[in-house]
Amino acid sequence: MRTPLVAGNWKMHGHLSANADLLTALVSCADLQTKALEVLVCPPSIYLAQAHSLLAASAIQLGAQNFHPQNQGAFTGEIAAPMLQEFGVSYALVGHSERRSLFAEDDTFLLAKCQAALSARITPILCVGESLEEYEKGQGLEVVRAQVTSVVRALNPEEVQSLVIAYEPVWAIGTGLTATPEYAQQVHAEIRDQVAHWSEPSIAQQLRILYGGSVKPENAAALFAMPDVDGALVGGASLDAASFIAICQAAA
Ligand code: G2H
Repeated sequence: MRTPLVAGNWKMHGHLSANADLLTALVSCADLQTKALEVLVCPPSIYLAQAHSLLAASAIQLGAQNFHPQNQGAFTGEIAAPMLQEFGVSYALVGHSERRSLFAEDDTFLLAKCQAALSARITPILCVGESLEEYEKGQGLEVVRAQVTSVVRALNPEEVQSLVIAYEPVWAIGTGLTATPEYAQQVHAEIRDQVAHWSEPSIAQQLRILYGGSVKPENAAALFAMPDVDGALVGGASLDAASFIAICQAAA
């Protein structure tokens, strides 16, 4: 009932010729053009126009890694959600742990980003997850609950309906460590409960919750077998066409 979504977060990687090779390989894979699955790539913003043009005839969607919550203004170096929309962007990451920790984006700022994306008819992918220290102290669920609550309780049901949440334990990002499928399931179920609590149970049932953190072809199928894992946010493995395609195939 929930269409799986696999999103590739390229982070600060890529150049024109490598991007063209990767996107051409994805576009020519019939398995990625199915209604059973949504596939998304999030290149660095300077390459959005290139990706928009190369993906034009395909079902693969385009996502942004970042934007500013204001629609315009004196924010040197920033880009706004309506600008993304002009380049065919339909999803945007919000609250990735690298933005939270390296760029000091807090819950208030992230809520404003979600609202700005929704106003531009862009689906925010709200990323949540606990640090290694929090995980080791057994505070994982509490941290994730607070991050989800800070956004969801401020949105109306229609807005929550347009949200995707990605659970990314910070200790599993780019480290090669992955949460066990059972642990991911436990956290995803808790996220769904929180959304039901602050919004509506039927909306929580429809909400897609992605898992992120060292997702690879080798671990994808076991994660996707969990009832509340509705896809993946893939970093490193999304830069390799064969790996990303294998992960997408495991989700379909
Ligand atoms: C988590 C993930 C993508 P990776 O940041 O958002 O990256 O798959 O490299 O751990």
